[in-house]
Amino acid sequence: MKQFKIVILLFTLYTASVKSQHLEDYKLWLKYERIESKTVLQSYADLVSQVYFPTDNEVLENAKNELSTALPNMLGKPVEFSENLAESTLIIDRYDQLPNALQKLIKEDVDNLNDEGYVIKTVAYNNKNISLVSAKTNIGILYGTFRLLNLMQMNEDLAGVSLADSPKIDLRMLNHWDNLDRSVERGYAGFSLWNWQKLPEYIDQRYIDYARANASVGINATVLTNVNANALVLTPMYLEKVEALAKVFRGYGIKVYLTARFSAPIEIGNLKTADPLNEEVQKWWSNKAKEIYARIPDFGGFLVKANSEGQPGPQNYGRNHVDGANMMATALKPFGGNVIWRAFVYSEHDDTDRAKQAYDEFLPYDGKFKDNVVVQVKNGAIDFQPREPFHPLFGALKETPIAMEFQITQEYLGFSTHLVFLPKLFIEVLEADTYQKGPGSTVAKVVDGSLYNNAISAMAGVSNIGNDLNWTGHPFAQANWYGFGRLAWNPYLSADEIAEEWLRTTYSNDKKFIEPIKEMMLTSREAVVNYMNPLGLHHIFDTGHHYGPGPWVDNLSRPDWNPVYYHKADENGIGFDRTDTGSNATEQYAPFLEKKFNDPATTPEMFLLWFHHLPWDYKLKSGNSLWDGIALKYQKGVDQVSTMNATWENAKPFLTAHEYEEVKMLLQIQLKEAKWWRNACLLYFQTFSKRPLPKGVEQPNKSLEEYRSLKFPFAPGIRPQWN
Ligand code: GCV
Repeated sequence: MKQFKIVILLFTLYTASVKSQHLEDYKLWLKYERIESKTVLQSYADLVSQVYFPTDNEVLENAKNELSTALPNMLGKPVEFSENLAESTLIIDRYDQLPNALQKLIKEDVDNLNDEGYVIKTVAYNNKNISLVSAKTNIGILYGTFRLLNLMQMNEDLAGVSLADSPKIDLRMLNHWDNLDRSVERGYAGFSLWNWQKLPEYIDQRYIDYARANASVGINATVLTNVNANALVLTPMYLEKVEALAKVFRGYGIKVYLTARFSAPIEIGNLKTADPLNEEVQKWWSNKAKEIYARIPDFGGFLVKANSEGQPGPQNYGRNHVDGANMMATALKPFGGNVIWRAFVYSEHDDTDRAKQAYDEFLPYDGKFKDNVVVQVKNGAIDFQPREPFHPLFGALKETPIAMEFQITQEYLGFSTHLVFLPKLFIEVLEADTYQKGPGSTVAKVVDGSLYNNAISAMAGVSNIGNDLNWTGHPFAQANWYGFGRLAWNPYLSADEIAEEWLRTTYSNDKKFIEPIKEMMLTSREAVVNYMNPLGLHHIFDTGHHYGPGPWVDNLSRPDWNPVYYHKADENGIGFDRTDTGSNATEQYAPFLEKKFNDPATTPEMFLLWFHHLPWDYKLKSGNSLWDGIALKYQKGVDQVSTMNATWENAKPFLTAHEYEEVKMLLQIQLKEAKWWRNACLLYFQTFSKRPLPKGVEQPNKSLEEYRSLKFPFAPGIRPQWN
């Protein structure tokens, strides 16, 4: 009996610990774990021995709450808040509230901040060194507080700290492709966070934790609903729920946006048309804006997908994108709202290379949009592929604010099963030189508005968040949410620093853990390119769900939905000729790049088959033939994932059993799927190349027919079916 009791006790302890370990994933990079180093602990205990942190509004209260939760966890004792500024060791307060003597000490730093920036500085005051967190605004204080806690989590030396930081981009926004039925288009982390049925009364703790996580990296806007929009979200029943979410997010400096279905005046307004030049329609949108702002005074505005992939838009009425966007902009303008108008357009009635269509359509509109319109452009001209050259609209639109749209959710990157550190992809695009205003005209400078002095700058990330306990499906996908936020704040950060920050706040400060795992993260993006789309291949994914390879697909209703359209493999060779002998997409780039991309010899090999159709025996820089080069890249991708598995294995001593196991299982699936990609693509392309696999490339263990027969009717990320 006694033995039985012990077993029960052990089992209970075991399940409790497993549970709490799982809950650790929920905390993201805000774990605030007990600091181990005694020296660091002592220096932080001194730093916060008396904290002066007056609050007179919700944003400051949220900042103070964060501190009150974090410090006891990290330091093992409660925080001593004090009302006596002169006696305090840490002072957190808005600049305008500080005594003159303190203001003087940080005046220069504060003068250089923008409205959301902050200063964290050690200053000599009242004959002692104290730490000061200050800002011009409440939100600056919240960001500064999060930064201080982030530095503490990384055990940074804070004696003598002097840091002033401001975001370089105005709108740092998540785009949720969340439907009102809680399914998430291209979502791989469960269902939507927004529990529409229980809102507005029921405020899930998740909404608050979501806002905390976003604010901690500076994300200041969220579009709650899918760009494939449902007009119902603009009806009073839903607006009341949106209002409740906006109330929570306001306290963390996050503005709410909604997607606006262009045909809403017909669907929910009983009008006969949605023609943007029709007065009734214009009035309807103005009234709708008024109604929304009466509930949500700081409402951000509308995000619109129009005349794209079946969504209604101004072209349904013979009007154009400018007519549509400006009509909505006029409605929002009196309230300070923005229209974010997407440039993701390509038409089934246009047989021009799909990669060219958005540029052709939007360039003539440059300078014609109202000043509260931002045109949102995907990072590449096709669709969030593992690798694409930057979209030629970046740098070409000179008088129109242009928002970068990145996809954080891994639609074409192995869903939430594959470990892919996306800041590498984002930074590759941001660092690309458009040459549109001479050398050095990088995409980052276009996006932060500095190249053309745009009035609004914006970066959007299609969210990878769902109601999975760990938010993002794969624990390492949390790093992509984190990394997106950091880059939206500062598009010039390096992937190395982002990975390091995330690892240290999420897992451990131990260098022996960080160095190899950081290396694993930094190579993971190239690995996925290698085993899915090497040398500029793109869009060879299986139909609809985009899970796994489907290079053979050739039977879809639109030519530009078929993988064969993109790789154009035949007996002579492979690749899409986008040079002046082909679709001439190269002419959409600045002359320097156009010339470079027109010649295979000067085209970076990572984009070779994006721009050129080349013979199978074309000689690569390595001396290998194109066929051998493709095969070796596929193999390399697989080998890289094998190495990732081994690296993780070695990290075991630094991890809890749960942390270790979950990523290990996922990496094993990734390895299996990398092999699947390699085998399926090589077997298929081999039917054209008619060449053997080069030495070093593993022979596939299944036939092409077997790979072709695989079907995934219930793959996540597309509308669920009942049967
Ligand atoms: C929201 C791709 C995706 C679609 C997505 C679309 C878009 O085509 O597959 O799911 O729709 O991009 O960005 O609008």
